[in-house]
Amino acid sequence: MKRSNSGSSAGRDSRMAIFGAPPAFSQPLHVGRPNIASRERFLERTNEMLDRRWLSNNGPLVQEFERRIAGFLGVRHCICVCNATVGLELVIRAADLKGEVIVPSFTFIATAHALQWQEITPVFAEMDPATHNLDAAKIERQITPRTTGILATHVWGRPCPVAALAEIADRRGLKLLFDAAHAFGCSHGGRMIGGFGLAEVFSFHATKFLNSFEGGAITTNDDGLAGKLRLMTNFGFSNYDKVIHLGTNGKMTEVCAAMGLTNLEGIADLIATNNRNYDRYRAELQGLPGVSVIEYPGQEKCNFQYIVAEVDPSVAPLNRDELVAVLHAENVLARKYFWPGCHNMEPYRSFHPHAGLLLPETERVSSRIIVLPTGQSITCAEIHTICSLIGQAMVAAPRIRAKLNNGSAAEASSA
Ligand code: T4K
Repeated sequence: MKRSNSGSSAGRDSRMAIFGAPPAFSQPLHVGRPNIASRERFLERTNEMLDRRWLSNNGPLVQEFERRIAGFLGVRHCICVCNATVGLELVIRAADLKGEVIVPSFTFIATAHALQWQEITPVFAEMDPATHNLDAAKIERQITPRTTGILATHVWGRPCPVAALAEIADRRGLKLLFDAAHAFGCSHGGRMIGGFGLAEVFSFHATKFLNSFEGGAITTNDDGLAGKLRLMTNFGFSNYDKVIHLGTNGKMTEVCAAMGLTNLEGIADLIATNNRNYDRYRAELQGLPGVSVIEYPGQEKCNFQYIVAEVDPSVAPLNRDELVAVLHAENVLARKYFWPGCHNMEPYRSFHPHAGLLLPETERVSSRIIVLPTGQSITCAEIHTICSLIGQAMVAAPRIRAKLNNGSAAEASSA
């Protein structure tokens, strides 16, 4: 749907949902609707699975998924797990992290929770506003005698400063792990993400561009760590009746692997769709004052799974929160990832109420980020409408602000 920009400002406004008009979309448009590469192939695999009556516990589909991931990423080991959060918990324990671990605050809460769940203190470090990843230069001031590791997230799939983090980790005797939940199919320095640090953890949650319903994978080139992780994922069983290690139930099911394998076969198309959507958003939002879609490193492989824009309130007529309110009224369920930063969420906020003093960039950037719908289920026409709505909202900014500040639409438009 495209709304006309002609007519009086009051007339134009009356066609916006924030002023009471019907929303531009009758159904909600989500940021991360699940992609499904080939329904037929998935159902075929699922039927074979039902015939086999082998549904979990390292079945043939999980084994095949692990082999294919390891080959795709060029790593020695891949251990599939039930989700990335459990994957992070497992790898944190297998790597023997304790005490304090440096993490970004600008990440999904699971990165921090996976540590705190095991009574390890996440120490929130500052981001580089140019990349939204950890700023390596600001980490050392937070390393203490209790620090045992760095757990860095490749935010939006853009690679962390891997070499700088590895240098610090080596020099200070710390283990280096990566939360690669966003970064499947992305590269750094021409090498696929998955083989950096001691281990990396991917998410295949339903909302990730490559999903296995729920699921995740731990990848590593360390044979010892991989062996330990395999045991820990399955209660520590080495054989029937024989438990040789502490463990939990982190297993991926066969039906999840069927979905993951099917989507992995279609990964080129999924990325091409994301790339097309990204290019279209960039083209349509270009030139809109104060709204900039983040860039991905051109020389690297990229999955383009997030459409992330920064709204600079000193330039854009509306701030991020006002824009999100306008879009939600139109049924465009834009998100504010990862506002307000993990350090501002519980229990961390209560534990360390002043953590924000060291995180001014995290607080500034997280108040500006808006994430827009993409994936297979968004059409170019819908992207065009979303971008038109954003442009229209900026033009109507004073009246929208008045409306959001409890002024009535009528008062606002007659002002
Ligand atoms: N580390 C990082 C850096 C992460 O970003 C994540 C997860 C993790 C670790 C942990 O990975 P997992 O343990 O989940 O494997 C979503 C996802 O649930 C979460 O996986 C993801 N990051 C995060 C960035 O986004 P929410 O709570 O913001 O959104 P959610 O799951 O309610 O879904 C978003 C929208 O998608 C919904 O509004 C509706 C739509 N949707 C969702 C599902 C599940 C569908 O249309 N169909 C669906 O099946 O966390």
